Amino acid sequence: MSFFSVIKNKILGRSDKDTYLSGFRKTSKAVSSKLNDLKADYKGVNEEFLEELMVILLESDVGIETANEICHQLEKKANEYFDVKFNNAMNFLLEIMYDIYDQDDEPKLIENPDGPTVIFLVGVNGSAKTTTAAKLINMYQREGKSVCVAAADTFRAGAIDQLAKWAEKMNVPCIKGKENGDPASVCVDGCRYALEHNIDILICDTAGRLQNKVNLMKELSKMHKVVNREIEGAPHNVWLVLDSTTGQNGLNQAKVFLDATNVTGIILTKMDGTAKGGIVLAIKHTLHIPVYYIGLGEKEEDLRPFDVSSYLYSIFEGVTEVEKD
Ligand SMILES: Nc1nc2c(ncn2[C@@H]2O[C@H](COP(=O)(O)OP(=O)(O)O)[C@@H](O)[C@H]2O)c(=O)[nH]1
Ligand SMILES: [Mg+2]
Repeated sequence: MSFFSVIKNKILGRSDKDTYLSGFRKTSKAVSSKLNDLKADYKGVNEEFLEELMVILLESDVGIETANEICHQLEKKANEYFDVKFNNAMNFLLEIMYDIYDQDDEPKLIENPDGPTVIFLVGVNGSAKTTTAAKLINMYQREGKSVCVAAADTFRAGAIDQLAKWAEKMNVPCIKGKENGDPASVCVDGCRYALEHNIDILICDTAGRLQNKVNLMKELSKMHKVVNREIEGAPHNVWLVLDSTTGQNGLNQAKVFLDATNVTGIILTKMDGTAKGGIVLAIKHTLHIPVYYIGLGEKEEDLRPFDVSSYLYSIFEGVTEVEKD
């Protein structure tokens, strides 16, 4: 059985398959049509083919390091066989991309067994932290958990109201401070509220000031320190929210946050709006942090756990030859 058939079988049973695949449409259409174009001049996995493949990978934001690794592995694999047809090459490519992502199915949420579980959402302005907070509320409510949010982005005008509106709509408490107030004290208030009311999950929507790494570090470490005083082990989860449409630039931003704080997972947003979804592979391969969730739209239900099989299936289902094996 081809590797494509293996992942196809994995995802066909999923009830949310269609939502998932439509969220990847821009990336999958762009990448699969370029891969199909390689077929016309295909004469084997030679230098010319690898060069063209490299361009396709870079255009989809896989990043130079990861793209090099993929091409190198493909060349090595192809050299083990006598006659590598186009469909074989595509199946090898798929398998290599799958292995590079190396998905482990660890639980995403690190839960506090003794009280509220605290999640920090960090990331630059506009990366979709507040929208993601709303999506997480929706997800945990569906799981039957109680949730409250702390509006710790006190710097951006309107940020508090934006979160408060979501919270009202979804009927969860929103702990607020004053605009330009101390974000750490809002987090503390959030912790106390969550403790007093036996809330399962507290989501802290933080500010993403990135103009100065030292300030960012100071601010984040202060927030860590104060919530840790309120709830043991908090924050139990620090999720970096990254906008997938910012490509390699987003990757550089991510590195600053990784230096500044202990990020436990990544949420990659606006995947529905980019044809360059290769960034997922670059993140995992170069930052070694798993992409836990992806944002596939602006509504509260548009969050999905990232699943590498569905992602690669969406790309390779449009490659005409991949199923022949
Ligand atoms: N297409 C798309 N837009 C999104 C997604 N998530 C958020 N947005 C939009 O991105 C913009 C910035 O989001 P916001 O949550 O305010 O970012 P924040 O500054 O990090 O809190 C808003 O206009 C959102 O509606 C997504 O998954 N897909
Ligand atoms: Mg915000």
